[in-house]
Amino acid sequence: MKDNKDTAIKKIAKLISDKPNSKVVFLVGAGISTSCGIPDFRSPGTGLYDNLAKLNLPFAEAVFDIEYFEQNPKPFYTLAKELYPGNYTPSKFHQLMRVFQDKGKLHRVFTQNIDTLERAAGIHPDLLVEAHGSFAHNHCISCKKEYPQNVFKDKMLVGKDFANCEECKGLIKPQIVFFGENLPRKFFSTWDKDVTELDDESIVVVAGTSLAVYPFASLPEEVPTTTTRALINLERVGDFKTTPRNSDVFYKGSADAAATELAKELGWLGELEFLSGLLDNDNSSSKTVDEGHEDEAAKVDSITKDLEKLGLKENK
Ligand code: CNA
Repeated sequence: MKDNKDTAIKKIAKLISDKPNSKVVFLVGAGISTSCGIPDFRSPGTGLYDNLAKLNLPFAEAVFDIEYFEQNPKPFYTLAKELYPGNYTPSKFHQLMRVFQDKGKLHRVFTQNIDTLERAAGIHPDLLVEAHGSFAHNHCISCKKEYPQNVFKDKMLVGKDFANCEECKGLIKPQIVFFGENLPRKFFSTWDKDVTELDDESIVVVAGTSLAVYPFASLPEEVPTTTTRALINLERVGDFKTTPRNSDVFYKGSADAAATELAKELGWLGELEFLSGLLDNDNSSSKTVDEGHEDEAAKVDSITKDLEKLGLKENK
């Protein structure tokens, strides 16, 4: 698996253009949303974990730990306010997935992200699996009473710090999968079905993920060898690193740059630009990766400052 960007894009485009029935399954993570200003978890320096580690949380992942949330929900609510749907617009990569849908070339998007930007880009609910949940459904973690999205939003954004249940005063939590919680049933049933439908006309594109969180991280291993796997990421990860296949394609670079190049190669640049205009995207495609990282650094700074205000002082 070579790291030649031009070759990678040409190979993906050729597979799509040469085979009339070709369809793409996307497996995506936080790296497709970093250009929107949402920091990922693990990028050194700008990732949330590096920055949360400076605060006196018992461990950085505590923000998404169900037991920790029960004791201290403030860090999660602070992050949730920041990540709440509507605060960001989809990236070029999200838009490209939408163009695939419009062209009838999208088999499915499996996302680990909770920012709901796939929905914002117009990916049809039937073609979308939000593997780690979303803000769309909310419930009290004590009595399980369900709350519509707007009720949780009002309580969280307008309320003081907590969103409390009207029945039992328990904590209301969006159906985002925390460590120690099960993934939605739809994730397993849809993948089990999709994997049997993959053939030599299909492509699985993995993008913007460290492939560190299971069970999602094991999906690329399960792709049949007749199907081409492509990785679009700043680094080699997961099965592409440990058990690479001769047929694997690797684009080492930003997801947005890959999206623009792929659209160009497929002759879909007009459609991509049109969508960008519709979605009023201000995540300039001409930004370099470094400029993108500066935006992320500023965003991480603002989130960590909010967390510090909650009394989570730096250890330094
Ligand atoms: P991660 O572990 O932070 O990995 C991100 C990966 O993306 C890394 O390998 C980076 O090298 C790569 N990357 C970063 N920027 C880019 C870019 N511009 N172009 C291409 N690649 C890039 O995140 P994962 O998604 O793998 O981890 C899964 C966690 C992260 C899930 O549980 C998510 O809920 C959680 N998360 C989601 C969001 C979001 O919804 N936007 C943000 C932060 C974390």
